[in-house]
Amino acid sequence: MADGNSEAQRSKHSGAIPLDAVDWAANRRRLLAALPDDGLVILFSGAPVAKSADEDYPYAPNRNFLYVTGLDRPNQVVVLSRPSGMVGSEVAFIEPIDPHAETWTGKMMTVDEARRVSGIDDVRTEPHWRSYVNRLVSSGRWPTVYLDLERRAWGEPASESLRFAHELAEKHPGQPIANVYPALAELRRIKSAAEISRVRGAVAHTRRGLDAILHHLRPGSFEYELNGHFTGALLRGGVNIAYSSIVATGVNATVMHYVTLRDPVGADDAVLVDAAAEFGYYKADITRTFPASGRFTAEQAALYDVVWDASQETTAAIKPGVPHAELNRITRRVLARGMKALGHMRDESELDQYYFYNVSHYLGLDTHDVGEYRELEPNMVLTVEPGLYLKHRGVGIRIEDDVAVTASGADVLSAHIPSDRRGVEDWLAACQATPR
Ligand SMILES: [Mn+2]
Repeated sequence: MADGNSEAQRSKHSGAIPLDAVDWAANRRRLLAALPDDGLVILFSGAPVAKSADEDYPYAPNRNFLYVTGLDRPNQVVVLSRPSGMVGSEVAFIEPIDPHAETWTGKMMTVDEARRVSGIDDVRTEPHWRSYVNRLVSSGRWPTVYLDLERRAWGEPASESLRFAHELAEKHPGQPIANVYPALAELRRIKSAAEISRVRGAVAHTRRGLDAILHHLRPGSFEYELNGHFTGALLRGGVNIAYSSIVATGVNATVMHYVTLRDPVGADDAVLVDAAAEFGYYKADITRTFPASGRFTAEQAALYDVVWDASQETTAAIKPGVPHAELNRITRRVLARGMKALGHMRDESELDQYYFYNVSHYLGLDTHDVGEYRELEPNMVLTVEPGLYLKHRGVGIRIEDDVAVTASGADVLSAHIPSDRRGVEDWLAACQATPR
């Protein structure tokens, strides 16, 4: 909840990259229009999670709450319904200003700020949002109360929404409660121009981080050291990292979620960097693989070109109407073709030893963004990330780009970050020729 963390403050910290305003009010309208009845939607921003002693994990606003409000502080609640004559259809509850808390953790969000960011006129600081909800539910005018009841794993601790669902069922037995998560996830699949612009901004910040790595990449540099250069460049640009960065040298690159980052770069290693920026809450998700010596070895080069072919052919297939699953079929076909030509395998079924995930996922407020995978539609944002991982050869190569689906094809948002083999080697050489 640091001062610079809020949506309203963020533009001060965005460097030269413009932060487009997302129309959160339009998201509210689209959500209410998507519901099957005149329900009451109640969403929560969530609260910080305790880490140890008196320390919390960094607070992250609930992404579905953020998506319909733009608000990003703990303990906020929004109550939405389709417009009706009797009551306001949008009410937000935020924490009252606490001067003592402000002394310790900085300025809290004011009512004016919440109004400006969210476009919700009726913003209240009363702590009794439950009484307000109780009055509405007691009136019996809403056939359904919609809560975000997403539970990703059976053992996951109950969210504020899940706890409130139990409370509501106890106080108002018989009141139908339904899950609004599927409707929100469906909406979040399709991005507005402003959302795509924010992903583009995240990609631009990511490029700066990768430049910083390349200035310092050489045999003997440590994975954590390179990660420090990446993270430093992002922090200096006023943005945070999108997810735990992977900087994996040699065989470490064959571990999909390698976050140990302790090893030195070997003389002829290929170094895989899967790291990205978050910009105005929207994430990039980028992977590039670099040769420690400045030039890929012959073996690495051959594998690199197969992965690059897969990335190009898969991206070329992107257009509205194509089933998402088709992208992975294309990737597998190209990777298998290349691996057979290189003599690493004889049959496509052997590819599972070297490539074992789906080539593409949605990207947005979450790194693995929400929503069902069906046919591609305009203004979806997805990753394309083929790779080959040869543990016995000590090499893993991945190329990951971020792509927006257009009316007729794909707009590669990361096209300005070199990805072909020569392009990567030239980029590395250019960075190392520039004094820092
Ligand atoms: Mn990814």
